[in-house]
Amino acid sequence: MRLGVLIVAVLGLGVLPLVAGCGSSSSSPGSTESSSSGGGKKTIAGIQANDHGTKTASSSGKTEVELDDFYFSPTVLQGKAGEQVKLELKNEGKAEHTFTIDSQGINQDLQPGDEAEVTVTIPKSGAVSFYCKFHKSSGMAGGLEVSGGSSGGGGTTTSGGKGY
Ligand SMILES: [Cu+2]
Repeated sequence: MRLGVLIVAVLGLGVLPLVAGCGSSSSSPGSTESSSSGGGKKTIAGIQANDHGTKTASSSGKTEVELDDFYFSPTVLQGKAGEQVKLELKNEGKAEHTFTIDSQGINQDLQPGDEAEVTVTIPKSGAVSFYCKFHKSSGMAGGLEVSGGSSGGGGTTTSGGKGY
């Protein structure tokens, strides 16, 4: 009996470093099937984002959005269609980050420890993505979407003057 426990323990230790080793959130899309909580990914309006939750943006007052290395938390902000909401951005990471929405002309730069306020517009339908221009390829992105909008899916049509 005891021997069995010991073997399991040793095996467990052997596996641990492997698990810890793939904790870095860098590239390699797809293949890693991390079913652990919090490390999920999400595709918002065509951009892949490290998922750190969804929150409803308050229509009065400000909604806090944390910028960190390398994600936005919350990652998805929901609100009423066409509504303007104020976001209080905080860079709590060690790297410089930006909050960028091409279609709304927003490109807010934040040094580590910086705070800034921006006003964003919830789309009329579907989702609009925001991202950090330095770490977009690492999944530092998120989105604004219409709350309770079960009509989703078709939101990624060309709504602005995007030059694709
Ligand atoms: Cu960044």
